[in-house]
Amino acid sequence: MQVPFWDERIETASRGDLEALQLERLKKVVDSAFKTPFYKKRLAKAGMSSSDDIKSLEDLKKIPFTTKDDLRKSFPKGLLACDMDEVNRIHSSSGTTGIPTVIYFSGEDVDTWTDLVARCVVCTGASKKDVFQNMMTYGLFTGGLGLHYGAEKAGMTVIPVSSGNTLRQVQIMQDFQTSVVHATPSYMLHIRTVLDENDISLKQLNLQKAFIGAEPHSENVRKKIEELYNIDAYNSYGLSEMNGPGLAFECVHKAGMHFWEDGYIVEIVDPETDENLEDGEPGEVIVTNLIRHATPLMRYRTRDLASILPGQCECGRTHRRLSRIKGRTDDMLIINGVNVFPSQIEEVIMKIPEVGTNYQICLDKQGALDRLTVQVEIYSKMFTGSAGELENLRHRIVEKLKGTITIKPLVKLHEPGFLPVYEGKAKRVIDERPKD
Ligand code: ADP
Ligand code: K
Ligand code: ZN
Repeated sequence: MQVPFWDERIETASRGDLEALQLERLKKVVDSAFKTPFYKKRLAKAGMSSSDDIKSLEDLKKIPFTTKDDLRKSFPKGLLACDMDEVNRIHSSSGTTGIPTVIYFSGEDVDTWTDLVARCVVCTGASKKDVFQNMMTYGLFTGGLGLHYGAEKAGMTVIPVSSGNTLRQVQIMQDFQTSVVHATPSYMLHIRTVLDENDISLKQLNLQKAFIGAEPHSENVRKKIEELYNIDAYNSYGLSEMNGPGLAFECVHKAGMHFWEDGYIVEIVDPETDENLEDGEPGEVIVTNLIRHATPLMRYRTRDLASILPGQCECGRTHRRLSRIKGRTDDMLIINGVNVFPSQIEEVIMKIPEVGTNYQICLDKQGALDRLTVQVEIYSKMFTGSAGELENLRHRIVEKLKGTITIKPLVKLHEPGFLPVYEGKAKRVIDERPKD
């Protein structure tokens, strides 16, 4: 399976050429960084005085890590490297703690980002023949506008519908025979139940592909989405600090996400020791943005856990691939002393065909002990069983979970539509244990 390249020369560049380009761009980003109050201080403290301190890519390690907290403390202008006259776009996130962070883009920054997103779209085989319905939220969140401009540049027919109002989404899908959508995986699952409720068959739609991202999801959720719609679903990874979508995207082979190495430098480090890890070893993803100069960010700690997949992709693109995001350094649950990632739970339950499109992980205390309750919606069309069969299914889920996470959870089964619906990022974990 071969699809056209967006920019063949750069997408198939040799490692040597890619690294030469990275070094050249890194030096320019360091120059920009020295123009910000934050990095001026931070880099001086690390013993650097100019981009001349970067002589090889190895010298990247002289640069200290930057964290989300650094961004918060630098709000609003501590990481601004140019005059506001040069700033073309602002994206900002309020975050869960309420302390905002901001990213500034110059005109050129927006253009280079857009070009990378166009590259992503094209590597899935999407083209100007496609009608693209962008269901990600438009606004300060980067998922809407980021994909919008890239898809437009790639020539797709873009419907900028934004998130929410599922019935309207479904109507638009029929009216314009949408062939590609962009949504969170949880929202994709939800839309399917709305189709069922309204007796809309897949034949009335023309859906062929979905770009899914913005939240962690397991391979089994991808498979579920692909089966429920009979489409191809492609994983998209990005974060506002690295512009947004366009950082890493799956090609037609769906064998990990190509990380665009002319635009970014990726490192994987052991989150405890900060030691750099080899390809294949899982750790925290650290990214240096080589293509944004209004807000330079180097060695940014994403807190996301993943690995670089060794080997080459069949598509011929030389840019290395990132594995699925396994979790975040801060989303690991400790349940009665056992470490559990929400993704492990998802992986197990989503493999069971009778399980529907929504679930929730709840934690509370029962006496001194933690109690894990997994709430699961069942898939109505697949399950029309008796009380005994339901109990059987429940028991099966308990045993399967226990086999993987070693803890025996309480499992509650629900009708489709029982659990809360999220149109953007889903909140899967409700932790009601007292914090001490
Ligand atoms: P916020 O930190 O406010 O949520 P973003 O919207 O930029 O900011 O979210 C970025 C985060 O979303 C990433 O760091 C990652 O944890 C998660 N994420 C984005 N895409 C994916 C994906 N494809 N798979 C797993 N997690 C993802
Ligand atoms: K996101
Ligand atoms: Zn590929």
